[in-house]
Amino acid sequence: MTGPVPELADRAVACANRLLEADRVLLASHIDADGLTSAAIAASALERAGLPFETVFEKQLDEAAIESIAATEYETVLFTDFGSGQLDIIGECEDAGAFTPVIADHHQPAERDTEYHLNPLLFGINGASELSGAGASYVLARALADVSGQADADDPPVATDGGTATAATGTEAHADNRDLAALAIVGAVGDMQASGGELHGANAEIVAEGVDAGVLETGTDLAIYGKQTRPLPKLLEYATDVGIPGISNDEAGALRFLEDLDLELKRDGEWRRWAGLTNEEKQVVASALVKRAVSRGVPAGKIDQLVGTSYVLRTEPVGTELRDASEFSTLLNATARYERADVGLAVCLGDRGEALERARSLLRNHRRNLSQGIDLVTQEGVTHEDHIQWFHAGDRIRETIVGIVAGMAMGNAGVSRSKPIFAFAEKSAEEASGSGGDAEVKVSARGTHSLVRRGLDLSVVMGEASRAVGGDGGGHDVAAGATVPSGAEDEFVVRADEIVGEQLS
Ligand SMILES: [Mn+2]
Repeated sequence: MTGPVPELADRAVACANRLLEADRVLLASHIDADGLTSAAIAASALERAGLPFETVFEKQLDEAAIESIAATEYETVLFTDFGSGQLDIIGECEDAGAFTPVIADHHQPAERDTEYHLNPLLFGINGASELSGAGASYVLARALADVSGQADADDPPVATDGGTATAATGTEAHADNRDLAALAIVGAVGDMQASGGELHGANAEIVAEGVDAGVLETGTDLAIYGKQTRPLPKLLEYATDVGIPGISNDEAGALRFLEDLDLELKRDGEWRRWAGLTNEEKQVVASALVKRAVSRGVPAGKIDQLVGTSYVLRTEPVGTELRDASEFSTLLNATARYERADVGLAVCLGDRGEALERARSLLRNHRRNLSQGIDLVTQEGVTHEDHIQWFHAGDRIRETIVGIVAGMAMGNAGVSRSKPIFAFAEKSAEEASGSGGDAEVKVSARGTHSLVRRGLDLSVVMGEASRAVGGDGGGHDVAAGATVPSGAEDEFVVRADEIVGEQLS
């Protein structure tokens, strides 16, 4: 078999064969939506291949985390959604005979390689937009099914009319792990890999497998978050990526807009949701939205962003977060940010009872924290330097959400959208002690796509400015993070302001 991503097929088979040689495997994954789905895909694949395993999660795969992994009895360690960037340290463990690493990742590799290293970047595939950690894990899972002999379904299924069936049955999709494509897409969407409203490249190949296997459905739809679960007026009010005057951020306006449409807005006393509308009803709302945007002068390029490809998990109930890849990934992020990776993993693995309830309550709590954080920033304001703006939340906003809060506050009164925003927050006590006891501060930075087009690269800013003050950091052009020693904030701000100034000049 060549698998969903032919460029990666040989390496995936080598990794799968190596895993099958093991008596048991330690699975280590990153704590975020992509890492959780990566772990769920790998865990399902290992289980189906009959390999005993245990799962651990790390927020950061630093030296201490790798040492604790090396200290276990496991001789084979499967890293998913991280590992490439830490290959220098992992390689030392390998040399010392602590364990054999198998890596399914999509981040920039460190200056060292290893034999069982599955990463799109090694094969000319973009790891930021074409394949996520979950995608790499999926490629590995497909190879595992193949080489373990679990998939003995080379013969195409025969349809009842005697022709070749196009959609595989559930059992076959399970046998060759194609049913896991749905989780791979949740991971890709959670890692913001969609651009121009849809997934591309290897991700699109995985979508095609998922559709074929009957677990995914795609369609052109409104590109607004919350189509499954948000009451219609809230769906429109909270849709602020494309600001529509008189609707976005306008509770009464959104309601008035809907009431003017002559639609049945409530059913059994409850607001209807987008996912429950008929196609005709969706059409009515969508064209009215576009019309309103045009009449209020929203630029055409922005209006195009109102529509995109939706990724629907066909086997999940309509009207739940799990049905929509984007809502599913948000639910997972809510578990990850509150150190409940176990809950997110259980949901991915099919727990629809206690774990799902817990995840939902974590999400409600997360939303509450976000809105309190945004209120705090808006009330207290930010400090403006020449090229950047910043605030210090101390311990009043969790360091795991301070970056999102900063990004969401941009555009509010006093918070500019024409400068990147930097947010400081104290690391929680337990983490500070884990990193050796010296007090550290987390910095999160957020920009806008238009700033990135003008030259902003926050991953460079965070890396250089943090290292200049004895910290470390990195990330993406539009969003990045760093850790700096407590007390170095002012110096960090000066350096970051300088670098951003150079980038935008
Ligand atoms: Mn990832």
